Formats: sequence, C-alpha cells, structure tokens
Amino acid sequence: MGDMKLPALPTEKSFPSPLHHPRVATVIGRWLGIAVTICFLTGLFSHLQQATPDWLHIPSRPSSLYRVTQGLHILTGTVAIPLLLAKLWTVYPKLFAKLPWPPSRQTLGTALGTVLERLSILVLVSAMALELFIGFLNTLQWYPWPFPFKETHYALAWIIVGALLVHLAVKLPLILAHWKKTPADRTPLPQPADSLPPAITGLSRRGLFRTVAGAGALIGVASIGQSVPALGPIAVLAPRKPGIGPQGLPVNRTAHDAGVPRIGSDWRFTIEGPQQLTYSLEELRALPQSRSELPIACVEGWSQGAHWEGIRIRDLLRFCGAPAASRVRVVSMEQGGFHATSELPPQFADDPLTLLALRLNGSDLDLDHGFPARVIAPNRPGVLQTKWVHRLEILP
Ligand SMILES: Nc1nc2c(c(=O)[nH]1)N[C@H]1C(S)=C(S)[C@@H](COP(=O)(O)O)O[C@H]1N2
Ligand SMILES: [Mo]
Repeated sequence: MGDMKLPALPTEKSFPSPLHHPRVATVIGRWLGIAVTICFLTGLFSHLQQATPDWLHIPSRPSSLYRVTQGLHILTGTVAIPLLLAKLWTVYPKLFAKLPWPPSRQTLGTALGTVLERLSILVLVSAMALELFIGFLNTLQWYPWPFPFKETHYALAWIIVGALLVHLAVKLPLILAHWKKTPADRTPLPQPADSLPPAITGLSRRGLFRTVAGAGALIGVASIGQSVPALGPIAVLAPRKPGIGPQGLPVNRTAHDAGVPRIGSDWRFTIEGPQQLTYSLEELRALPQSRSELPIACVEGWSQGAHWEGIRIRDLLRFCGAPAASRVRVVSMEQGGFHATSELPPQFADDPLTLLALRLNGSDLDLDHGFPARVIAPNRPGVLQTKWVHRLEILP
C-alpha cells in the first residue's frame, strides 16, 4: 500500500478544451445577462403590482401590459436555466484554480480579493440556481417547500442583483477583452496535442453557441405556448393551456379547492360606501351591463384573453355616492387564503374596462371562474382578479 500514490487533484490546466475560454464565458454570459435583466425588471413590475407603495402610480393601460411582462418573465426565467447550466459548465475549471494561500505579506491583498470574489460567485450561483429552480417549479404549480414562495423569490432576486454587479465589476476587463468575435469562434478547434483525454471532439465555439442557443429556444418554445394561444399545443411545460377549462378558459383554483359553495337565492352583494347598497343577483343583472375584452394573466405564467360582461366598478361607485376615483377593497366569499381579498387602486377602479363581471364568453360565470361575480380589470396580475366577490368596500 505504501507506494500507492493518490491521483493528483486536477488543476485548471487539466481542462484544456478551448470551450472553457473566457470568450465563451463572455458570449454565454451576455445571453444570460439579457435574460436575467428582463426577468428581473418584469419580476419587479409584478412585485410592485402586488405590493404597490403609496408613491407609485401604476397605469391601468395598456390593458394587456401585465400579460406581456409576465409572459416575458416566465419565458426569460425558463430560458435562463439552460443558459446558466452552460455558463457553469464553461467556467467550472476555475474551481480548480490555485488560491494564493497561505498569502505572504505582499500577496495578502490579492489573496483576500480572490477569496471575496469566490465567495460572491458562490452566493451568485447558489442564489440563481435556487431562484430559477423554485420559479420553474412554481410555473408547474408545484410547491414542495415550507417557505413562502413570493417573499423568497423576491429576496433572492435582490441578492442576485447585488452579487451579479460585483461579478461584472470584477470581470469587466476580461469581458471587454473578449467582447468581440475572433476567428477562433468560427474554425473548429484543434485539440491541443497533450490534451488528456480529448474530451470534446472538435466542437467549435460556434457549434457550442448553436447548441446552447438551440437548447434555450427549445425550452422557450415548450413554455411560451401558455401565454401565446397559437403555440398552446406544443407547450409541454405548461400546466394550464389556452382554451382548456370551463367556458374555454383555464381555472387556477377551483371553487371546491377554495371551499366556496354554490350560492342560494338568499345571496346578496353589498357595496359599502357613503351609502350602503345591497343587491340580489337578479338586481345586479338588471343594472346597466358593459363589456370588456381582457386577459387573465396568471403570475405563474399562463394567460388568455376572454370576453367579460358585468357592471362597471365606476358605475357602482357612483351609485353609492363615492368619489369618482376611490380605492376599493374587493372581498371574496372565500374564507382565508392569500386571494380572498384584493385592492383596486383608484385608477383601476375608475377605468371603464374594470368590471364586476357576471358573464364570461357569452354565458353566466362558471362556479370555478367566480360565480356569481368576480372582478376583472386591465393590466393586472391574475391573483388580483378576485373571484366569488360578495362585497366591495370603498376605502377612505
Ligand atoms: N377568491 C379567489 N380569487 C382568485 C383566486 C383564488 O384562489 N381565490 N385565484 C386567482 C388567480 S391566481 C388567478 S390566475 C385567477 C384565475 O382566474 P380563473 O380561475 O377564472 O381563470 O383568479 C384569481 N382569483
Ligand atoms: Mo394566478
């Protein structure tokens, strides 16, 4: 046993493939950077819609804006998964680079810098992997973890932004040096003579870029159909597909799951404003009805346009003597749960497209779509389109 030697640990030089070159990291990093930036900004918009600070005025138009931003959020987040994997594969030999450790007095600064940089990369990679992983499972409507998704997803986003800025600042010289195309991108790369073993059989950089782009496109196409109806049939990654559900519209949470029963004839709708008004369903149906063409755009990624009919919220405000643009609290018959109430900021309550909807695609609301009444408003996340509404409260 005594003369058996342990195999030496690999070093950075043990990975001679030119596909681990900084140029490759720069190109794939650029794609990942674009995806992450769009994903972050659209995610921030979605967060602000659901937790709007007092100073922020979110416009109610364009009416399909949120559908587009959230579709992009899910698309870029999904596509970022293969891009992140490719980026990690490109740079993993760096894991075996020698740390200047233990440092001498002269190299102390460099050594500390390197350690801090590696720590920031550790934070970046783990936060991003976790973020994309829980986000992806969330689009599949599967929540196998004990922590609150929304808050965790949001906090991780800021951690990623911070760690990413540090990473970009540190790597800026390298990124700039490899920003432009070189002839090596095009020619198949000869294996260095001493490469052990020739692990990558002559795949050129261009070949790698095409493979990664292809993987990104494939996974993007498999998911985008949940918000682009024409591509619905190929959306194998979508748990909800356009056109499939009662009245031709997917259901996110059924009445059964929300614990909401079918109502009896004693059901009443109340609006609490300067005056308190109460309506039976027949009386609601007798009020002036308006039509809106508006999408449900679920935060989890699916969206679909639909045809709604009901009473304008602004009309209801007028009936009860409330000022034209009032903030409105919407209350569901659902007991508890995150979606049992929502708030319409004044500009949403005042928008003529915003309805207390009684009908969907030409017939009375299905119980699963919120029978007898639900809210539908332009440019809003699906979570705020409260179903089974029985009370509106005018807020001061
Ligand atoms: N009361 C209540 N309203 C709700 C929900 C809910 O669970 N309870 N789900 C919301 C979510 S997340 C979405 S995406 C939309 C979906 O509407 P639909 O099921 O009619 O398509 O309803 C919203 N309204
Ligand atoms: Mo949703």
